Amino acid sequence: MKVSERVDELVRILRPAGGGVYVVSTGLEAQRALQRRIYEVTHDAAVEHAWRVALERLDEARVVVLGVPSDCGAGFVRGANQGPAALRDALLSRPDTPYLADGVTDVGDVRVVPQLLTDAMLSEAQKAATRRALYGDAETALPVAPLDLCRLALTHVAALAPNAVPIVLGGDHSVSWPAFAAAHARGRRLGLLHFDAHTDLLPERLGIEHCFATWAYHANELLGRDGRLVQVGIRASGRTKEHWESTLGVRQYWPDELHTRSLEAIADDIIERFRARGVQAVYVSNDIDGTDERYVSATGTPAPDGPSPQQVRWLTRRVLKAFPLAGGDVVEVAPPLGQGDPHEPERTLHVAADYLDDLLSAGLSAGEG
Ligand SMILES: [Mn+2]
Repeated sequence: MKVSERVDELVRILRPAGGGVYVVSTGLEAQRALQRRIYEVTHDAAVEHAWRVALERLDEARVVVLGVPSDCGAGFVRGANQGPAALRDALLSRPDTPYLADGVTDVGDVRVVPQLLTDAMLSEAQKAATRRALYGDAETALPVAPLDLCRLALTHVAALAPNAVPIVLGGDHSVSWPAFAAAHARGRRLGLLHFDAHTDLLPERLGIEHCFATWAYHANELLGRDGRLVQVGIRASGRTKEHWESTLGVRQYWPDELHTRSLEAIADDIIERFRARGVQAVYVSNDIDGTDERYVSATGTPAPDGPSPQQVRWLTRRVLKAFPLAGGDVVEVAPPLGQGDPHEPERTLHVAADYLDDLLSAGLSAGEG
């Protein structure tokens, strides 16, 4: 496929950054105002052009940001579809953020039809109807559901910017499946560092193969269940740590271990584990609910007794000093939630923006080498 064909296809399947949530009246002006800020233009008409120019220069990128405002529900309450826009808004309010650095390209948002998750779940008639709505063409082979669109977009990004590190803004945690699979397809031997209160290790949930609760299971299968999945902060699970570790070969750090051992010892463990298994680069998936709910309650399933943001950041940075970043995501930030707390959602967004800044910085370093 030619470069221009890939850019054209990205323009068809994505929207300019901040525009992935489909709105017609409520929310429209706020969406447009954010897009004018992101693209530094004064008129809405200039947004599309600025976005296209950014896509055409993708070969200069060392880090690529992609928003996926997919929110098929983390089982309880929703709101993560607002994550990508709110995270960008939070980043733009930081003068020193690497989001604004040379070498970071925001390729935009997956255009999300909120009722859809994967194309495999859809009838041919439904796919044709949605293709007509999205592309004006019922016959095209383009996918229509957010996870498939995310995967296709990251495949084009990998071809257009082979050394760039992709960072995905969620969305619910289902988006990590296509994001991790795309990073894995690049051929390097990956370790997966996953912060979460939940294991996300179900093979399927209510008969659904790919969703927020199953992505880590499938990622671990891609890795061959050989111990390269490390989960930090797990504390809301129907099963014991021993169950998960013995059946799936993962390594989990639950709060008891996080509170009794030194972080340094835990970081050394993780680095040694990855080295022993020939890991060349690390993917970091950061579910915001892995962090203690005192710091992050604007999320669908907040959980007490977790690590502090300082602990999460310290571990992330330490591991990413030992290995280059292969890709990453920050997910499950749900700005409409956490209400009743006057500090939310700003506090959650602040913590999430810190996590993103760390990933973007690590991506810029990895993209250099
Ligand atoms: Mn999760």
